[in-house]
Amino acid sequence: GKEKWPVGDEKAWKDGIPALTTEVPSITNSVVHHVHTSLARQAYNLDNLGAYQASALSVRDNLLVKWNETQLHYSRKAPKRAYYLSLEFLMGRTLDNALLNLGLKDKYQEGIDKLGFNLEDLLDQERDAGLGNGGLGRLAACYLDSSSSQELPVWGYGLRYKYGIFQQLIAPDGSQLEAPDPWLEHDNPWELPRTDVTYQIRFYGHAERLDASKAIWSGGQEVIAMAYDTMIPGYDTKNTNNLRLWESKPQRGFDLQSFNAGNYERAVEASNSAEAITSVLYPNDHTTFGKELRLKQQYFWTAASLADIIRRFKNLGKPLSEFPDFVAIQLNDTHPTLAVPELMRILVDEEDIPWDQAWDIVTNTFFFTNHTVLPEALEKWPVPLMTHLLPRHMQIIFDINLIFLQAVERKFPGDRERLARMSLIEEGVPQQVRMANLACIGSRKVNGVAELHSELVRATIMKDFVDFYGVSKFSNVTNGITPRRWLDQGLLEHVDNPAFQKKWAVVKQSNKQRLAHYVETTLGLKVNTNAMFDVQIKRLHEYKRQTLNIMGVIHRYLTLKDMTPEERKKVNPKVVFFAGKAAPGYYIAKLTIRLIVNVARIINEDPETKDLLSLYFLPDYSVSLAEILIPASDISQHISTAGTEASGTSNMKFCLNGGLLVGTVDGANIEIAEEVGESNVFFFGHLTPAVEDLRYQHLYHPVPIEQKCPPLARVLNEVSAGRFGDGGAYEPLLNTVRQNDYYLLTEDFDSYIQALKLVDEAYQDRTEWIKKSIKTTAKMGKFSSDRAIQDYAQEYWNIESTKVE
Ligand code: HBZ
Repeated sequence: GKEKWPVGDEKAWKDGIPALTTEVPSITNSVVHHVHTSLARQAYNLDNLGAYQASALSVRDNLLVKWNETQLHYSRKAPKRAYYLSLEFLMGRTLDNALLNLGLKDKYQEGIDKLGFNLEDLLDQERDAGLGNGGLGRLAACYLDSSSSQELPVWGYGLRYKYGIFQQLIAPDGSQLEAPDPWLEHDNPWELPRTDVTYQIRFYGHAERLDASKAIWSGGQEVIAMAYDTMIPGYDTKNTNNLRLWESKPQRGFDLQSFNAGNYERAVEASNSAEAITSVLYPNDHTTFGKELRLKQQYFWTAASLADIIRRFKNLGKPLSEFPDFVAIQLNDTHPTLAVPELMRILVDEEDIPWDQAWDIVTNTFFFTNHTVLPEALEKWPVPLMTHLLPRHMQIIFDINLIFLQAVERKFPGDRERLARMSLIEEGVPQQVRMANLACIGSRKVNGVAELHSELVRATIMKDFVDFYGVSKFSNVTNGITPRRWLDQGLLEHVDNPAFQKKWAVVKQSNKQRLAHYVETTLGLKVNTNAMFDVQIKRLHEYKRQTLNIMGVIHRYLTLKDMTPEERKKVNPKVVFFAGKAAPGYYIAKLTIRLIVNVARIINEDPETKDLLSLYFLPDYSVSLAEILIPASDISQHISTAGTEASGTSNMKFCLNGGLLVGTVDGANIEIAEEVGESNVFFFGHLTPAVEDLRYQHLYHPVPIEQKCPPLARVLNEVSAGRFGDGGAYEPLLNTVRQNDYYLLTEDFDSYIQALKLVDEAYQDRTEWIKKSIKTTAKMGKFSSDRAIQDYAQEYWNIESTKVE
């Protein structure tokens, strides 16, 4: 039936909705309009930054019209919705991607040109939204793009950090320095502050039990969560989803009583501690530090998001028993696990729902994605800290645990060790809450992010839970990436067409020149664009083995030095690029950066070899830098110790851009090889099942490195001897290899060097190489995040596409 118009004259309202600016005249009008009325500037005093801002505001107007329509449409249709809870959304820049998705890039180019500016220069003015550490955060961003593109009713929920991932600088001695990332310094045109969407979030206080399951939580400190909305355009669709990020604010500006009494410091103390919650992204990936502020972030965000989701659900006028029919919530790693006890608290304490019924609602609402099996990365929180900060949640966790362990006991009577392993509480001083166990038992399904990883989840960290629940609760969704941001050239099936091959090579060459131009303007260094480009870009971590790569580079350098000039003439030139940040407290990772930088300084200056081998460490890796590096690669390295990299997603981006992989049999490398053909991937190294035995041997039957792997021993000795500067400085790093070599460099070095030799040989036949490259790109369809998000929508969330007409 026809709805009644809510207020005033319908026609006046409808006529007032801004038309989309899809033609050049309306585009220039809208940009000029924003220059005058939003920026209060004119053609006389407009720089690139101002022109960027006006252009962004103009594009934003288009997005907002669609965003509004989408939200109204979803409210009317009331489909089941999914929510993606992630502490990280590594969005990068927005303008270029928005223009691409809106199909307006050419038109804006023309319009901006008419106004006397260059679109590419304006795009470069935008700061990256770096609200994430690495793969996990970028995955969340790709999934939002795909949700809109697939017209699925999905919202993201996260935190609006004032400072994103730190900016990386390189000190004169080659080591990493960190500086804050003030990404909000200039106005952010892509966010809408929602001063009217706020929730009060409690911390500390006390919980008073009323009966066996219910309690009242009161006292403590209350902080306000305020929403900021970001529009997520889809490709070639009206559907424009929302990313809602929370900012923390003090309850009242400051404590007026203390202020009036002249105690100004005290007056702003509480307000400062409230604001601190969303001040900065924690820069640690794969380790937890048990810091109170981090736990505060996690609760603040999950509580605000749940309150918002429940309020929206209640607008439907349905009973809470139907909550799971209208809401699915995906937990991106264990970071949002407090949503499990928080939803229990709301249902039991505030909505008066019996415990068992509440648990039923909870366990049909949540889904949990695991991103790592590394034991040191599994989140645990000290019980005393949680009791202090969230007393009611700690009670609820103990209650959940008691009931759960009773069920385990019934299924496996008398198995004390099993109970100890499966408990939500790890015994010790202090006791700790195991967040992965809580996320698992609070969720409908648990998934890993690539076939091998999901198998390892079932076989290792979740083994007892598989025994208890059955295997069907534990499955796989192989990660994906959005082809919109990560594909820079069209794919085709003209593999054998020489004209097409030539074009392909031309595109790759111009991408190399773009990268070379970037290196020249940022570092002042000239790059040989006739060389093979070999790239490793990712967070610095021992398990990712950047150390293996730099040892391989040194080995190549030493080999070149050993050659006669005649022999060198036969060598194909190669340029090696590294980029990536190390967690500020990760000493060994930082030392690896320092080694790479100092090796680069020596070999790039060596007249005998510099035309054949050069090395660059590009500082301050980001989404935007990845967009320059990835399309320029011939080869990229994904060389984690087998079984340690859950999936990897940059491997997919490189292949999509026609770069070939050098990799271990790990993560999504395996599935990529299945798609593109094993002859198009350069695999090396031991397989996952061998790793445990090798580590055991290292511990109990160590063999000196000189015996086990002489070429690697020689490399280590050259570093020790100071060939690349202060040798002593690198001893702690070298010792990780010489001593127990946990990540098995000594075991994989020979086959690694062999694989790189095969790469060199394959690159000699350029036509064959180009064919491999084309074929690789063409076969990457599986790794689209559109497929991945449809997997989640169908197999997990049970939601359907809801097209905005
Ligand atoms: O998630 C990565 C995995 O290492 C990678 O293999 C996978 O492809 C990707 C997407 O599934 N994990 C991360 O990026 N993890 C983090 O960044 C992280 C951040 C904060 C933490 C823990 C991990 O507390």
